[in-house]
This record gives sequence, structure tokens and C-alpha cells, in this order.
Amino acid sequence: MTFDTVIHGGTIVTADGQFKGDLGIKDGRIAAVAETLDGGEERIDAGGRLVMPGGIEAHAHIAQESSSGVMTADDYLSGSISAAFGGNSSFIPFAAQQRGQSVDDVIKTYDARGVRSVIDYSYHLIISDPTEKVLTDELPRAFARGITSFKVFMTYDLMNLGDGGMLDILEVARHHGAITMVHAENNDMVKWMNKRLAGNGLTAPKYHAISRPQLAEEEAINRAIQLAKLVDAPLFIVHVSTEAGAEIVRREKFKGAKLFAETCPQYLALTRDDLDREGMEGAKYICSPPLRGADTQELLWHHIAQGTFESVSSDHAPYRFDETGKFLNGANAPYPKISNGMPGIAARLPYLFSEGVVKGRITPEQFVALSSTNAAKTFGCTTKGRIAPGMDADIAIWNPEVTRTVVAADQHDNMDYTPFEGMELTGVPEVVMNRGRTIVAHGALKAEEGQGRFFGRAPVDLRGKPGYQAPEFDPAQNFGTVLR
Ligand code: DUC
Ligand code: ZN
Ligand code: ZN
Repeated sequence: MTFDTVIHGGTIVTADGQFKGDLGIKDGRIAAVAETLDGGEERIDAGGRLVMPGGIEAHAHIAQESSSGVMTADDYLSGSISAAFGGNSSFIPFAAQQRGQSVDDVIKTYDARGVRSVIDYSYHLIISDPTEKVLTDELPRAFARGITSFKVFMTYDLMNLGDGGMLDILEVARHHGAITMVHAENNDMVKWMNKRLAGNGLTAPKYHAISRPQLAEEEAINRAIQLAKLVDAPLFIVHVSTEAGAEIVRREKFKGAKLFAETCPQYLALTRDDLDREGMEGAKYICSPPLRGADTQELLWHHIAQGTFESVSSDHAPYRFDETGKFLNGANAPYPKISNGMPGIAARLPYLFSEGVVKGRITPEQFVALSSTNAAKTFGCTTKGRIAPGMDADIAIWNPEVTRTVVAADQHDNMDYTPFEGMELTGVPEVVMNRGRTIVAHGALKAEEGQGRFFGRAPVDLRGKPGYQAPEFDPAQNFGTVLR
């Protein structure tokens, strides 16, 4: 067999194991994996390197308006370039519905934005207005096009669907093999805290941490899971920031809920004390759920190592530290009016590798699972996330020994800061490929605008997840009733 490219002499790492070997690429796909492979128009020496599936970033906000109308600093060009420098071959940003907007229009809008991407992309929808038409007509059409996941919110007045709204949309998702992602924080607890803090004149950035209590996440995660269990629908809890929330996820998975979850590097690397930096610096660290205490960090790492989370995602939500982003509502805006989110798409995998693999908290195989393979499985990316013949040649070749200091300029995004500034991280994605084409090599961009392709995704694969049946839906326990 002839190959376009052979990557030789590296250690190939998959979610299941690692071995020394060569990898042959033909027409954008992995054509062969063997101990040694001859030929290849291009031969890449991967001696001393780890050859892994390129990252799949499953949580990023790119060219997206927030519910209050603030546009992210990164579009599909800058966001995808930053992702590529961070070891990602593909990503699944959000396509957000504004209230009153049809899902068809949302997809059309993001299709026009996505064409600039240098890596392959798909979308998760964000649904804020689940009208009857959305539920019965527009969402099923989106699912049929391969957009098989969407996020809903239990917080923010403009987004919160309420429990009944959640049940309605969870049932639609279940029926069509789609997966519901949820931002789980109790809206009334947050609003009540906001009111108390404002009443006491406490509006500096640091009070953001207090305004969104850990209990608000714990309560809402538990409620979201019970709602999903009632209709036996798959549920993905995004950005888990608390030990209590992670513990509920672990317990409910064990009980058979069709449950998936992620946490993010910011909850491992940063703390609420970062919100208390000099002047308005703390605004850089405003994200929701908020950063927690240092005690939470090792507990979340433990959950990562034990398999509570499918993925560690960036939740890249870039707003510049100026009047276009964080301070759209004024340089001294009270914390509820400071744009909510932080960048991290380039730092996600270097952080996870360095603090996870290098420090011995997770294995290289777990790194592959958490960075790529599990996201592919959970979100139906059938040709991505694995190194095996026939799969897309989405590959990242890592040098596991080089140490770099994180600086904003190396993130290659459209931001003016990185919350990870100054951290020393060991492990660098030296070469990143998307469908066999090198997009980043040794710190240089090789990709062209628009070379990324949209990919549709398969319905959710729930094999091996028998699920949970609420007794009220079980004819053996509900007087023989079949509920439709
Ligand atoms: N949720 C996110 O996932 N990102 C930014 C802000 C938010 O509420
Ligand atoms: Zn969220
Ligand atoms: Zn997010």
C-alpha cells in the first residue's frame, strides 16, 4: 500500500493502551497501523513522541452572542487556530438560539460563521425558546442533519426553561436519539444571593463567587438528573465545578442513569481567590459556575481519575479585558454586568497533560479518553477520536518532555489575556493534523482559512447503558398503564 504520510517511530497512545509503531495515512484517513511501515510521500519522525488522536474540544463558545448580546472575541478562524495550537483537530462549539429565533435560522447563521474554520467542526445547539414548533419540527430536522446535541439552562432568566420545559425537551431528545446538555445552577438561589449582595453594596468581581453558591450547583445537578431519569433520557452535565456535584454524577451513573459529565481546567487550576485580584483584575476570572476553593481542586482530580467525567473541556468563552468584552457595561461594572466567561481552548490539553499525565494523576490512555475518544463516543463523532484504520487522520504528536511557560501570545486567539498566564506546563503538541493535513507544526500555522469541514454526528449510542425506569412508567408497577 502507498501512503501520503507515514508517522514513524513514535509511541501510539489510544484510550485502551500504547505501543511503539507506525501510522500510515492515505486520502485523509488512517490507512494502516503497524510495527513498521515503509514508504509515504512524507515521513514524519515521531521518535520520543506520543502519537495520539487529535483533541476534540466539546465545549467552546465561538462567534456566539451571549443571551445579553455580547459577541465572543473569537470567530471560527481565530478560535479554530487557537484550538489547533492547543492540540485539537476538531471542535463542537455552540450554535445559540435567541428567543423568538427559529432553529433553522440558528443553523443558517452558524453555517455562515463556521466556514472560516481551519479544523473540522460541528455544533451543539443552545435552546432558549422551546416552542411547540421547535420541539416537534425544527429540532428533529436539526437532529436529522447530524446536530444531535443541544444545551439548555436552569439559570439566567432569559434562558431558564423551568422543570416542565426541561421534561418536554428531554423527552424529544430521547425520542430522536439526541443528548441534552445542561447548565445546572439553581436560578432562584443565584438571584436571591445577587439581591442580598447588591443590597449590601457588594458588587466587586470577587462577589461573583459568593453569588453562585456551591449548593446552587449541587441542587440543580441533582434535579436535572432526576428529571432526565423520569423520562430515561441521556443527559450531559457541563462544567461541573463542585465536589458535591461530581459526587451526585458518580452515584447516579452507578444507579443506571444515562449520564455523562465534564469538568474544565479552570476549576482545577484556579480558585475563587483569583476573583479577588487587585482592582478589576478579578473580572478576568468571572465565569459560571464560578471558581471554587483550593480544596475542590484535588477532589475534582480524583473524580477525573476515577471516571466520573467523560471529558475535560475548556468552556472557552472569550471576552477581552476591555470595553468590547468584559467591560461592555462600563469599566467599573458590578459583577452581574461583567461578561461571563474566560478563554482556554489552547491551554486545555497542555494543562491536562502537564498536571494530569506528567504529575501522575492520570495515565496517557486516560488523557486520550478525556481529550478526544470519550467526546467522540458521547457526541456521535463516528470518524473521529480513535487511532484505527478507516478513521479520519486527526492526529496530535506530542513531545512529552518540553516545558513552556503559558503566555497570552502563544494562545493564538483573539484575546488580550489568558487566565493561565505564567503556568509552567510540560508537554507540547508539536504537530497537529486534521484529516491528514498538517495544520500546526513546531509552533507554526500550516492551515488555510476554511479548510475545516462541518461534520454531522450520529444519534446517541446508548449501548451498554440499560438505563433507569421510573416505576410510574413501568406497566408492571403502574396498573398496566402504557403512557404515550
Ligand atoms: N455557561 C457556559 O457554559 N459558558 C459561559 C457562561 C455560561 O453560563
Ligand atoms: Zn454554561
Ligand atoms: Zn460554556
